[in-house]
Amino acid sequence: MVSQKKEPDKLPPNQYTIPKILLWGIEHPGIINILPNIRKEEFKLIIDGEVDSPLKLDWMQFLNLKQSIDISNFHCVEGWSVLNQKWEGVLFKDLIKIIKVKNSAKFVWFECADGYNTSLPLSYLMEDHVILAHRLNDEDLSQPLGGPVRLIVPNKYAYKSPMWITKMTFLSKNKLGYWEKGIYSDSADPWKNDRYRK
Ligand SMILES: Nc1nc2c(c(=O)[nH]1)N[C@H]1C(S)=C(S)[C@@H](COP(=O)(O)O)O[C@H]1N2
Ligand SMILES: [Mo]
Repeated sequence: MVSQKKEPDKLPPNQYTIPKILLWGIEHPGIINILPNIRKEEFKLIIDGEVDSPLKLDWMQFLNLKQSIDISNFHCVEGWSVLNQKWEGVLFKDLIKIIKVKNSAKFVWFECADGYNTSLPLSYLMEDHVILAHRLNDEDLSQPLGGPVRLIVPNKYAYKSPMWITKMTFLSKNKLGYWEKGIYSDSADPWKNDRYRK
């Protein structure tokens, strides 16, 4: 297990702190009203698009990848932040080592079991603290927090942190996700207070 350097305890503009990440669909009303129940035995993560050969990871294969601990801050676009969250899983920059990504790949499109989707530039996903997490604060990630596996992208508003991930597709051109086609900004930068689509 490798530990990353912890993020500083800084709060972006117009955010306030709460002690715990809100439970989706319970404390935090979901928009897509489905709470997928994915058993670890049936977990599959498909990786395709601009790659030399598509890949399908099951639960054991995912756990056998290099595991890391990363402590970061979580910022919801609605205004609440939770500092110092200890995530455990596979850093995106480690996952990429087992995928032969083509030079044409510039973005990644994420699909989730509830029908949600979002995208991020590949260059951004390679940064520190971006992790495919299956544990939070020494517990397995529960279903309302996106378990068994969600992506965590700490320096973007949390709608860029897809829960219940089923598929990652490498793309040459960007594609706007669920919220980015709707009201929220695609850059989603909390440090610039960049919340809404212009
Ligand atoms: N699959 C999926 N992931 C998702 C969402 C969603 O509706 N479905 N909502 C996003 C939004 S808007 C937020 S604020 C966070 C909420 O994370 P939490 O439930 O852990 O608080 O998940 C993000 N990831
Ligand atoms: Mo959100």
